Amino acid sequence: MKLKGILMFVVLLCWTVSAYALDPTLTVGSTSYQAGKTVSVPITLTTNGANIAILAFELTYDPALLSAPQVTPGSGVTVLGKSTYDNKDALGNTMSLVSNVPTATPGKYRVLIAGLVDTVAGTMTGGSTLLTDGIVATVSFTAASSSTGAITLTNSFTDAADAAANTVAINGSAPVSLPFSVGKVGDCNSDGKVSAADVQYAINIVMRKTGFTYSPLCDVNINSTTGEYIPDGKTTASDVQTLINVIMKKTGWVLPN
Ligand SMILES: [Ca+2]
Ligand SMILES: [Ca+2]
Repeated sequence: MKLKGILMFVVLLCWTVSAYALDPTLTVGSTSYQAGKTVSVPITLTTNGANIAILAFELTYDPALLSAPQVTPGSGVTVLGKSTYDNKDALGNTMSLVSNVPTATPGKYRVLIAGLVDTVAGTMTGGSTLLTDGIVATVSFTAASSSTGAITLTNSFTDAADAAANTVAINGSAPVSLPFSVGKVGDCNSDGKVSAADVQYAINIVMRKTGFTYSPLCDVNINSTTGEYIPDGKTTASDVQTLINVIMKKTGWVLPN
């Protein structure tokens, strides 16, 4: 009876775990941008243990506010031998997503992350490698010079499969609103330059001193190896140390323009 009870418990536990297993999730990162400048939006994958060899997503945006989408594969994707593909033609126009009709459809940018196909060399790499957690792509746009307020990006489509071509369910993130900021990233005190005063400003935010609150300009997280700008929506010790490294001109520590 005792063994039977234990077996029942194990079966119930397994059922519970499988019933509540999380689907992988693709998140559109929130960041800040300046009117007329480039805005880079990180796309982050959380696999939750799923085997994902190929992945597609589509960003919906207001073409009056954002233009010229351009994807760059995340450093982890490149290491895996994969590449990114998008729905732009040779002229840089985004193409219709219906029946391959070559009609421009501004406002929808679709990206596929898959094995790298080199038609010139006749080679393929990364066909079976599995994506790992982290930034899988960065999509940059040009923000209109008249942009004010926040821009909303929607991850309206996600599609994934494993190396055996089985479809993998994946969740896209909710609409993300990108805050508008005027100034240079790292210029916490808005005096037009990044200096030791900005380090002190960031320290004051972390120390919750009166009059010093979070600003996207003081959210400066970067990956010094890949150069990726990965703001996390808060100003913490990590931002203070980043500013210190930038001001000390340590190799690799460069803030976006
Ligand atoms: Ca400053
Ligand atoms: Ca931060």
